[in-house]
Amino acid sequence: MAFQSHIQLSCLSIITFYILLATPCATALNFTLDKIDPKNLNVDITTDGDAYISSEGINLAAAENDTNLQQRAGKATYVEQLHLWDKVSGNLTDFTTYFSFVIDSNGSSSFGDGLAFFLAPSGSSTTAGGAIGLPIHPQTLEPTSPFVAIEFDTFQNTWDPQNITPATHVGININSIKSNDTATWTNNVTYGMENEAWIEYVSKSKMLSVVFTDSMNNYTIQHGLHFKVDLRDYLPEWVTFGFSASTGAFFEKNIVKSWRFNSGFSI
Ligand SMILES: [Ca+2]
Repeated sequence: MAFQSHIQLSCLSIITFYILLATPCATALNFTLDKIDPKNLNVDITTDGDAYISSEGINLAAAENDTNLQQRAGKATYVEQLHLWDKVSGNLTDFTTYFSFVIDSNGSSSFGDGLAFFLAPSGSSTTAGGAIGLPIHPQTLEPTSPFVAIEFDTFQNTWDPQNITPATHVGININSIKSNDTATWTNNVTYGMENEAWIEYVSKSKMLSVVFTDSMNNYTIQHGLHFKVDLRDYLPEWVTFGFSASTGAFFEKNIVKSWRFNSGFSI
C-alpha cells in the first residue's frame, strides 16, 4: 500500500513538473527605490541619452550647470523588462507604480518640454523637444516604435490642448505625440514644486489611470485621468519601462527622486 502511494506521489510530482514546464512564465516585478542615487545605476536603473543619476535622483535631460541646455533628451528604464502579457494564455499583467519628481526651470517663466512614464519595446528611440524623450520621429512626428505613456507636459505645442490655463497638462499617449486624453496640471515649474504620481493598470477593466499632485492657492491637491486601453493591442509581450524627458528651446531640469513598482498576473 505504501509502495502504491509512493508511485502515485511520484506520478503526481512528474505531472506537476510538466504542468509547471508547460505553464508560461508569468513574471511579477516588485521594487522600491525610495531615494534614487548613483548606487542605483545599472543595479536597478539603466540610463540612455542625456540621462544620468546624481544624488538628486534621475536627471533625465539637461542639468543647470551644463553648457548646452537646449534640445536635450534622455530616458531611464528599470534594468529588467516587464512581462506585460503572455501570448500563449493571453493573460495581461496588472501593475501599479508611484514616483516623486521635480520639474524646475530655476526661476524662469519660459520652460519645456516635460517628463513621461512610458512602456515601449527594448531599443526605442529618444527624441528631444516636444517629443518629451518618447520614440517620435522629429520631422514626421510619427512613432518610431510602439509606446504607451503618461506625459507631464510643460510646453504647449500645436498638438497639445490649446485653450487651457495653465498650458501645463497631463496626458495619456498611445503611439502618438497627441494625447488620447488630457487634464490641466497646475505645476509650479518656475519654482520647482515636487510632485507625485500614482499610475495603475487593471487588466480586468483594461483601465489605465493616473492620479497626480497639483497645486491650488499654495495647497497641494490631487487630480486624475483615466483611459481604457488593451495594452496587448499596442505593445509586445515584453517591454522596457521607466521615464523619459526633454528640453527644447527652453530649459527645465526633470528629476525623478523615488520610484516604486508592482506588477503581477491575476489568476
Ligand atoms: Ca508639449
